[in-house]
Amino acid sequence: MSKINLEDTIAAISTPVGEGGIGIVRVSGPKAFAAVDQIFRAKSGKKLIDAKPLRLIYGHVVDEKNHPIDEVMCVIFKAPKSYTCDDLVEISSHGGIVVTRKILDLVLKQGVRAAQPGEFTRRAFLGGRIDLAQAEAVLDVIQAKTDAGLAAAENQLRGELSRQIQKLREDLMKVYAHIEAFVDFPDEDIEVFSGDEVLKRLEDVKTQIRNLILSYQQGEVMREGVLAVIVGRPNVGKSSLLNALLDRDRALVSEIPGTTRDALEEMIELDGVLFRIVDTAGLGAHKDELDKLSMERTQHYLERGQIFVHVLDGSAAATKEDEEIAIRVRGKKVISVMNKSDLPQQINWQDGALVRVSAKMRLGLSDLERRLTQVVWDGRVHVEGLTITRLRHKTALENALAALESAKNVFLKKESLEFLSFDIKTALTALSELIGEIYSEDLLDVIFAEFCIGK
Ligand SMILES: Nc1nc2c(ncn2[C@@H]2O[C@H](COP(=O)(O)OP(=O)(O)OP(=O)(O)O)[C@@H](O)[C@H]2O)c(=O)[nH]1
Ligand SMILES: [Mg+2]
Repeated sequence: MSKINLEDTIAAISTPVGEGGIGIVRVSGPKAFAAVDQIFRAKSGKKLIDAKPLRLIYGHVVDEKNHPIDEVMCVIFKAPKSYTCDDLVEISSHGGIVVTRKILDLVLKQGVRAAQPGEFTRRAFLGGRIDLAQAEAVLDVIQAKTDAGLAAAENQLRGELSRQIQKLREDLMKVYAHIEAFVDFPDEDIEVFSGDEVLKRLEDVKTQIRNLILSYQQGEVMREGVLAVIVGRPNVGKSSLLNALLDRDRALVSEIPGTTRDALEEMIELDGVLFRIVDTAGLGAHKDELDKLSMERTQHYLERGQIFVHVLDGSAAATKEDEEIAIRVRGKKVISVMNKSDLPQQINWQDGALVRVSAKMRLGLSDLERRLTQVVWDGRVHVEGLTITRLRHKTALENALAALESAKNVFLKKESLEFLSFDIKTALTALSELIGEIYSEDLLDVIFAEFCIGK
């Protein structure tokens, strides 16, 4: 292990920084009980080392001079029956920034080290309580932004994905063992299953892998949301539209063109889909340095947007700027919105499907919302059941699929059986990497760096 020593006892504040009802300091490792015993006085006079696990123990945390710092509840978990698989103490105090920090500092003076981000979960993985896909799901649960995203994460945390991958591995192992037997005893008549059967089994595994890969698009939408960018020339009502969709006055609106300077990103959930919706500065000729900076921000979102909402002003004739913006987003997923439908209509716009709204009067918004979700799912497969949500998993599955594709070709061309078993081995390795049966410390560093400290 690179920088992290598993023998260390570690501690961190596990609750968010800020004021709250409760704050929790977690301590995990071989010295956890002894360290907390130095700073905790149970009302009963008992030491944590002698305490019963999973029972709340009332008392006070005290400083070096034995002055009480806060009234707390401690609970101990004995290895291996804890989140980390090590001895673990949770100290629940009042949820203040200073009080939790103070308790942590006192713990850290007892030869305990500050935990790194995700280190508690990393220990749970290294201790064998959860596999890597489950460890990643812990973060997905914490970061879930929609019901669907949470359901997918909980599913993965329970081990559904891991079980499916294990099953695929077992199926492949059977083919592998069979082929290996042929390689080892080429003269013997091993007819466990015929050539057709090998091919059929390979195809079967491939189909299942392919389905999982297909589910990624949906999973990604669940996890990350969809970046929907509102574009249009100045003053057409982009900020008004953002406010209307959010149903609150988030963005500044005025009759002066060029009101919005910085891009504003907000989240909304529509029909189970999370949208990260961005209001941008109106696109047009820039007059000063600040305009130029605003255009650069808009440009940034023009490059990254997954869906564009092109807002036009229905009460005015179309301009060259409208045309230019339409050209810039052509070929992408675009919804053209004719705003200001409450005013007499002037514009004649032919470019793509149109939704008529009045952001100011809150008219036509449900049509726009429906279009937004339709565009997200358009051309995507709706997958029932298991969905994969991480690029790392998709890449591992794609590697497995490519190796099995190669295996099939080797088989059909009747090339060496050794090549065949090599390909199957490669696919098996890719699947093992997905669930972390094979891993590198570097990979763990990358995965757990995303976690917060204290998880
Ligand atoms: N009548 C009417 N006026 C609207 C409507 N939507 C926006 N407006 C008005 O149009 C003007 C511009 O609105 P904004 O939402 O600031 O327009 P914008 O596209 O964000 O403008 P910039 O940030 O300057 O690019 C304001 O005076 C709004 O009140 C609408 O549906 N009907
Ligand atoms: Mg604006």
